[in-house]
Amino acid sequence: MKVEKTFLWGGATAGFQYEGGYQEGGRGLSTHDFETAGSVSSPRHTVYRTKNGQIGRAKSHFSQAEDIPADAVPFIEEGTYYPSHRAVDFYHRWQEDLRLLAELRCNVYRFSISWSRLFPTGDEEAPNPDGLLFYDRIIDECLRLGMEPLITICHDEMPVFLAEAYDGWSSRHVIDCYLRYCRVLFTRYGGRCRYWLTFNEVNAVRGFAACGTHKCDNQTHYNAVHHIFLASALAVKLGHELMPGSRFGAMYAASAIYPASCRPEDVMAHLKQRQETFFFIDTMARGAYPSYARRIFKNRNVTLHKEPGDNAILADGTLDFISFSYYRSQIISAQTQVNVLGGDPNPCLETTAWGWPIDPVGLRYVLNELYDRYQKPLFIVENGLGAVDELTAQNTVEDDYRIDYLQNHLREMMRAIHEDGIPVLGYTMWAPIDLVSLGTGEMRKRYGFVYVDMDDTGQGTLERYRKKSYYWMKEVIASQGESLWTASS
Ligand code: BGP
Repeated sequence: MKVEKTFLWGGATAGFQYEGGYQEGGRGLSTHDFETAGSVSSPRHTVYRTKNGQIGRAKSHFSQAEDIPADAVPFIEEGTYYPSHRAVDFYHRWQEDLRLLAELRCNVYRFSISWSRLFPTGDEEAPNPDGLLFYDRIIDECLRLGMEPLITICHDEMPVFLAEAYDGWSSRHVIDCYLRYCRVLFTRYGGRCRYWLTFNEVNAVRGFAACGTHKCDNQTHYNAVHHIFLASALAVKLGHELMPGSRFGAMYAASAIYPASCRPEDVMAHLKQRQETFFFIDTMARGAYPSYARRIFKNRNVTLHKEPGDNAILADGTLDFISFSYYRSQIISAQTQVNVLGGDPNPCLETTAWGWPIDPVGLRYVLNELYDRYQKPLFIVENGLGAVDELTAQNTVEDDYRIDYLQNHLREMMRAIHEDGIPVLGYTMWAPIDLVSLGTGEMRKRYGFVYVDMDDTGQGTLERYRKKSYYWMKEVIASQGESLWTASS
């Protein structure tokens, strides 16, 4: 079994986890620049300072996200380590990193643009020329090396000024700022880039870092999400006008969701949980809120602030393809207390060192489910294993566990393509070069084919070293996936 020559193989990264250079080239501050590092047991926080000078910290992720007082401003505290500031320094090492990807034979590279590098406050009329040039170089180098750019326009961050001045996505004004940013991207890079993602993991964003909102309550959250839907739809429409032939997705954090038992109450709870997450991509892919949205809003006391014309905007900007991340599956019973990625333990599956169930068959399940639901081409834009790697004396990592993970997942992808007839445009592994974890801010949670010498406190040479999985993946890509059935770790 192998895939067509047109299949896109590559890797995916995100600005604040990878790029660094946070005060260089005229870049403005971004919401993630105020986020501390954390761990599984100690969550990441956004540091802020109140009007009377008190320093505080608010948990900044997913359903754990906490409010930041309305009069507080995010704050960079001396002596605190903020992983986004240097990240793993792609800003200075992009040539070396892109060469590593090209040598791996990638023909696509997914990366996010740092909005505040192009619009330092987000509110300017004209973009920052140095920021534009930086991405010009990245795009040109990708093309020169035979890699198609796949651009995430907004990967969980925004210029912090938009969060402070307008409370981020809770304001409709931010839609205009986002569209100005998109117009610049499409006019400048459009001729060179076909594939675009309007937002990352729309069903997982919440709170200050990702949405720029000081409050995390349901009313604020769903209003912000409504504005994100509008912004995405308008961007798709604008992109199609300015870049004929361009194709748009928005990224969905997928996990296979299974009922904990055949008890009808568990199956019903599982159905509702699926709807909780499908809500986002249903709206963006179909161009209208799903019928069950009424129940979600009612149960959460949410009254959406819609304006006349909003429904038409959503209907006019539906996605061309469905892109998603897949790391794990989850189990739901009537008793489960869920967050976006959580669920009950599954006794049939092993977990990663970070407790994520490893479920390759779940990937095939999700591919089938998404195609049945939308009948649009699919793109796996994130999948990978976060693990602790040890650099050997020979400057490599014997990461057979990563090879097993990827091999099993890719085999299921192949089965979905060949046996189930699912159109899959491509696969970008998260993240080909080690970078900072989004959820915990750790460096020791490594995903890459390439080891980066840096620790959880930001210390290290930042040298890059190829792991065993690098050579394995190279063969997979070169054989269009055929080696998945012959070579193993
Ligand atoms: C997704 C994000 C990525 C990435 C990945 C792995 O949610 O889109 O930015 O980081 O998950 O998660 P983590 O870094 O928490 O292991």
